[in-house]
Amino acid sequence: MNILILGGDGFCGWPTSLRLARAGHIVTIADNLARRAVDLKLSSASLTDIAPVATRLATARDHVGEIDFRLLDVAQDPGGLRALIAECRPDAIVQFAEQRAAPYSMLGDAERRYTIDNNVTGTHNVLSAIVDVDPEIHLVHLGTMGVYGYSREFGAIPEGYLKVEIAQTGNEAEILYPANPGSVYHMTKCLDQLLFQFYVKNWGLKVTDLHQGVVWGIETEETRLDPRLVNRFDYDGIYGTVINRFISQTANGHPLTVYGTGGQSRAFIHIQDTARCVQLALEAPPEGRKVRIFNQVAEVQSVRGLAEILRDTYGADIAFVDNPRKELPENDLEVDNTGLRSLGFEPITLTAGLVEDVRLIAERTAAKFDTDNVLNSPTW
Ligand code: NAD
Ligand code: USQ
Repeated sequence: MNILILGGDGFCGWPTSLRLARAGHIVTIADNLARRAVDLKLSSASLTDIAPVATRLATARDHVGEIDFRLLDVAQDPGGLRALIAECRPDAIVQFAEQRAAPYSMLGDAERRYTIDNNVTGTHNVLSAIVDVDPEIHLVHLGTMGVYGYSREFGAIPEGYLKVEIAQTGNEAEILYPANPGSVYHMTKCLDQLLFQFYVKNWGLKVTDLHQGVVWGIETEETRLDPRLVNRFDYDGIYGTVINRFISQTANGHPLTVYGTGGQSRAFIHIQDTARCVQLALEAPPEGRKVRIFNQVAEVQSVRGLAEILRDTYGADIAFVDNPRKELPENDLEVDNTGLRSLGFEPITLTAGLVEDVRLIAERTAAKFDTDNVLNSPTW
């Protein structure tokens, strides 16, 4: 299969690109390297030393095969995007190229506007180009579990759609699950959903929206092939996600920063499974009558539960700090993930061995762990 990967230099996109190339697919990455630029802006960097793009590609050539790369801004250069799609003629496009941190999207006016402009315009540019270049192209988009909110208001979270009974008529209907975002970033994924509904209704595009949980881990089978293929590892209060933050805090003797009571439950997935699930979705495209939505998650854990695992295993201290976010202080969560499971997904769940792998990397990179970057989330 010929696959164009937008945002393929990022945390999820790079290991996915390697996996797809190794599986024999023709892979082209387009990325504007905005994420690397944000590291400079925030004076924070990946704990691992990620190689420059040229080194990544040359190393990948030796281990998994050729990967083409184009420097392109998906949101600001719709002409360039269209020309690239026309040139590559991909069977599928994977859309990772969005600003993905909730805290970053809540920093201030510039970041709120950037997140909306970049994410919504970028994803719309992709849809619009597909209509004109080749409506048969399958679009796989990385969405988020955060579109649902995290409550049990309607029971277990279904895969995108909610079956309802209309009180006025008694009729039954299936509707898009009511959007309940908790940040400007999460809101962009809700807006993306409406774009998909319209483009599928009007042009019959083939769209898969993967509502992914919080990703953790660093390495995958492919990034481990060579140190120069290493993935990025964020630990700061803006881009670091909770499990990786807790593991890096453990390795650096920093108390675990549980926000509030830690009663927040979230769905999690290991980075290796991100790559695996995207591959499964690509290799079994939908028919185009309805947006196909899969919940890309492995397991549910509470933040407090995660902290207790690290305390019990490594003796880490837990610090309960004021929650900088507006979110439910305590919630139960149950998530349906039968779609990807029906395609063969067997989730990797959190084990001591996997945690230990990440901890060893975090220990080796201790020189780069800057305590000033740990509690630097904006408050909202
Ligand atoms: P990331 O920031 O590491 O990667 C995103 C990549 O897209 C970066 O390389 C960045 O330079 C690029 N990019 C951003 N805007 C672009 C643009 N306009 N044009 C071209 N390239 C652009 O983020 P990630 O963790 O790899 O996330 C990838 C996707 O998966 C995002 O859409 C995110 O919302 C989603 N997701 C991530 C997680 C997670 O925990 N990391 C969980 C659920 C969903
Ligand atoms: N949290 C802590 N302590 C910390 C960091 C986070 O208690 O030091 C808590 C947060 O309050 C939150 C939970 O952990 O309740 C998850 O926070 P996170 O920063 O790990 O993840 P989040 O902001 O939700 O965003 C991440 C990705 C985003 C993706 C989302 C999936 O950055 O791209 O969409 O996970 S989900 O959470 O399922 O919506």
